[in-house]
Amino acid sequence: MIPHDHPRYRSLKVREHLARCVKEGILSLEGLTAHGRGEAFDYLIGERTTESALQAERSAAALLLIARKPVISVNGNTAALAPGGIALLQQASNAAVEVNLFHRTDERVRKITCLLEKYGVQVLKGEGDRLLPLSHDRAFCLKEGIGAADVVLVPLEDGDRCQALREMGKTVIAIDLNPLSRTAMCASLTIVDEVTRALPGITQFCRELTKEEAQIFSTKYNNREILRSAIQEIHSRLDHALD
Ligand code: PTJ
Repeated sequence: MIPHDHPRYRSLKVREHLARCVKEGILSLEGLTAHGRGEAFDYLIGERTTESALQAERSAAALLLIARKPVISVNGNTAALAPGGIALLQQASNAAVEVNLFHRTDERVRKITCLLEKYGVQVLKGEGDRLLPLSHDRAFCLKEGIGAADVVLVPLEDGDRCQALREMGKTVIAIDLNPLSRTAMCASLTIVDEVTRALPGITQFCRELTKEEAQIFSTKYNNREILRSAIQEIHSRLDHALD
């Protein structure tokens, strides 16, 4: 039982929820360690959406809105943390949603699909093919989904697939709290923010941007600058930590 007045109440409740998701077969055991790394970086950016992350969220919304075939790729961590956030973003952006897993089993794909559907997400289904040049199971995706997408949103990704998607000519939007990760460096656009804050941020911009604004913000970003700002943010927080 986690007391309500515990200073880290929310974080502890999330951990409790994720542990339950492991037992239910939604989250991989490895997903817990990935979450821990994310928590550490979230601490370093101050557990809030920074100005540069907000700008990245606006550009992400613009890219999704002007895309011919946008797809949101969902893994176990994202499904466990933000099924409702994915549903709202799908409604606001009209993007397709595909389950894509690193630790892939048919059982997990089925369970994650069911969970998302319970929240109102329309999930692409079918037999995946090995469409990406990767030796692990993230290579499996749907021809009419990630295979045909021009813009792919990848929350909590691993660098390999991000690179493979880029090499296939796709625009990749990553959500990753670690601005130094291979994914963050390799994505077309990286949102250095916690996934449960980033998704509502992108959704809000999808609702607000006009067509003209979407055109402008879809080109007006520089990923190196976004990452530089996130690293500077961490720097200055560390510099002033003991003030
Ligand atoms: O569900 P599966 O089988 O597809 O597996 C998913 C994981 C996350 C286990 C797999 O993709 C993986 O191993 O990812 P990595 O390589 O650990 O990368 C995850 C990245 O997401 C790390 O850079 C973390 O800092 C970051 N991260 C973790 N939690 C969050 C996060 N970023 C945003 N929000 C979070 N809550």
